[in-house]
Amino acid sequence: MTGLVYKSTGSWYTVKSEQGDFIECRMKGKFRMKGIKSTNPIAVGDIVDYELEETSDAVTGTIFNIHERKNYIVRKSVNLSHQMHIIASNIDRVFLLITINNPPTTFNFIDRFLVTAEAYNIETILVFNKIDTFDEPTLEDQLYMQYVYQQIGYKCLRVSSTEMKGIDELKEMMIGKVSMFSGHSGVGKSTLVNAMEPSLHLKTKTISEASKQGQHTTTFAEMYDLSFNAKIIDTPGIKGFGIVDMEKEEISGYFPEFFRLKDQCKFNNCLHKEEPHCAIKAALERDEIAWSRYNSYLKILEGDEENYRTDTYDEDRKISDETRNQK
Ligand SMILES: Nc1nc2c(ncn2[C@@H]2O[C@H](COP(=O)(O)OP(=O)(O)OP(=O)(O)O)[C@@H](O)[C@H]2O)c(=O)[nH]1
Ligand SMILES: [Mg+2]
Ligand SMILES: [Zn+2]
Repeated sequence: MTGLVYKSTGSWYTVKSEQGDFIECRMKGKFRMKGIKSTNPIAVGDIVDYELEETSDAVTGTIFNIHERKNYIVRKSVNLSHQMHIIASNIDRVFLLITINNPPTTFNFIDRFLVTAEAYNIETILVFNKIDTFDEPTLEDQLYMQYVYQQIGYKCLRVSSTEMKGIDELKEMMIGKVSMFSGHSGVGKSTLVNAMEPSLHLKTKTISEASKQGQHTTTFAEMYDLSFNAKIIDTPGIKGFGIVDMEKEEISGYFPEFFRLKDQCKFNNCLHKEEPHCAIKAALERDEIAWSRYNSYLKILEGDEENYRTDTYDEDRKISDETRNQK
């Protein structure tokens, strides 16, 4: 039998059968997917083959095969730096939820996320949430951030999950698709799912006053069927976003605005650092590429892990202010 994985808790997987029943399944023995080394062999969104096992008091399943994944989104596993964690697979669209300061989302974090999504060929839409809370400076920061990403070609939405603003436009983009919500803890992913489908009553929690960070309320990725012919995967908040091993030369290919200019660099193996006649550096000087993007690029190139800290955010804000002042 074939089904779709809706939830994974590590040892048990909730699979929806083609008939629409939910079956709790385990994985057969120690089989591993070929190719990728991940801490979780089966992820939400996987299509699996399973057989039923009936005992006197329950019907469970045993998964013995995973169908080839159309795509998947991964992050480096926190503890095992060479292993990956598959957040979800077979996704049509990712909506990256961003809040400006409650909790703060940095340019660097967004760029790391986008690079990974570009590498795995998954369309990402930026959703600025909590617009109802903005004061004048926050609004300016948000509009600037949106400007940076719209210039590159990323679609941006502005929503308030608590005041139901922008929800219809978002729904429209989800019809007939499997979407995933991602972003830091506390940005309002589960609240947004509830806004679209109040009957789900997903657990949400206020962010900590002291640290201005979310409290990791959602602990497992889970898929939900929505009443307007859409599927959504709500995920736990992510902290740092380690980029999965990439060749240095490959990285700028995942910055679309760099990629468009690459051919104009003098050297075809240009890393856009100190090389002469670099089209990316020239565009940067002309303010056609945002400094925040270039800084993220350099950080990824250097391979340092992003640690999600508020001081990184201040650094990024400074960069955005500097960039703005140059205009
Ligand atoms: N004012 C306002 N508050 C919001 C909005 N969206 C979410 N919140 C609040 O933000 C807090 C965190 O929301 P959650 O939905 O739990 O956040 P999450 O992204 O699911 O967090 P994790 O599950 O920890 O990853 C809650 O107190 C929500 O009520 C919004 O648009 N406006
Ligand atoms: Mg949540
Ligand atoms: Zn160059």
